[in-house]
Amino acid sequence: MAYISFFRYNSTVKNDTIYAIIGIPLDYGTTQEFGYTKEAPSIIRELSDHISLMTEREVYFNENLPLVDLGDIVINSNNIDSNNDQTNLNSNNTSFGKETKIYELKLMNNLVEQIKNKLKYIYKNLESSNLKENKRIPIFIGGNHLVTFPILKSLEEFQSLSNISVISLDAHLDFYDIWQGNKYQHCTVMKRIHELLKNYSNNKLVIIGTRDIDIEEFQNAKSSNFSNNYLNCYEIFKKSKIHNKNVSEVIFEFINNILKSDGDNPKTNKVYISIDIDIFDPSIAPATGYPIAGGLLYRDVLDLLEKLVNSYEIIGIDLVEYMPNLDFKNMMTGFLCTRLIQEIIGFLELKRKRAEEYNEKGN
Ligand SMILES: [Mn+2]
Repeated sequence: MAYISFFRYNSTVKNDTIYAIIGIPLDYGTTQEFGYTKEAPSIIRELSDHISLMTEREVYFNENLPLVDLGDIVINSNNIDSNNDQTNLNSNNTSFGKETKIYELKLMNNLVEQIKNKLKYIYKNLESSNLKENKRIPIFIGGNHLVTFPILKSLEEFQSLSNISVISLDAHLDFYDIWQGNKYQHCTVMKRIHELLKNYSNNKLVIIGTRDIDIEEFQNAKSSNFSNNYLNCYEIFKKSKIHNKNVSEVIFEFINNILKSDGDNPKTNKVYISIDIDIFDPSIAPATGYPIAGGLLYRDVLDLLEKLVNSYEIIGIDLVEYMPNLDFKNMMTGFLCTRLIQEIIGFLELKRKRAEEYNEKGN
């Protein structure tokens, strides 16, 4: 089958480019055996050929939309499989820590290098302004949730992670410290990101929609002072009922409170959003490795994302853990993923247009 890019957009970053799609078909670190994500970026691109070219809010996906598709990061399986050396690497020369196995280090370093190159291309011509005026937004399609760590490590090369908070929408806490001797797994990724963000000031990690937390993760969260930074679905639906508020409102208020209140620090306004497809109830998004009942519905997530886009400066987004080989024949979960990315770009575009109009009037 011929390669189809996302909504058939090309891969040339121009002066007016804003949104850039990048696929990261990574399956290393997935703990589940019968599903895989490696086809997710290409399937989502293919499905984009079968949905309408306008969002619900009437943003056109035509030649005026400043979107590019930069293709996929290459997952080099040689980096993973060929090295069976399980001994610890004395790795003072890397930023990934001493206990990490050689193949994990190679893989992580390789991913960071490749993502950095893509970002370098996206951010070209912006170096002089120190990315201050950067409005370009990379949108990553995973891959499993592990991809979020090398993405943030790559972003770190271009801008300090100070003032940048990470919001993860996920049924899981992904807060194991080590999984079967491995440090970089999709179930340890948020622990790693929490550690990474601690190297910088005035940022937060917030996790929304959890409902499958293991005892060890729960205790890790406690000992990392992370207990108040995640919101369980149980709490979300309880608060929604008691206070007669929309699910998205409950979540939005929770996020605002955390990003605002940090002693003397001002509110962080830069946000990276990571969306694990299992945030959705499996009744509407079954094609994922660990479908956990009791999740959010499409409108809830969409409303929340619109609120976040309109209230914060979004510096990057990823969508992870979609497993096309577990999808129905009609690609129900795949269409949800495709439409979701389309609608998020729509929200970002509406905000950008409003700002443009405002500036024009101001002049
Ligand atoms: Mn998950």
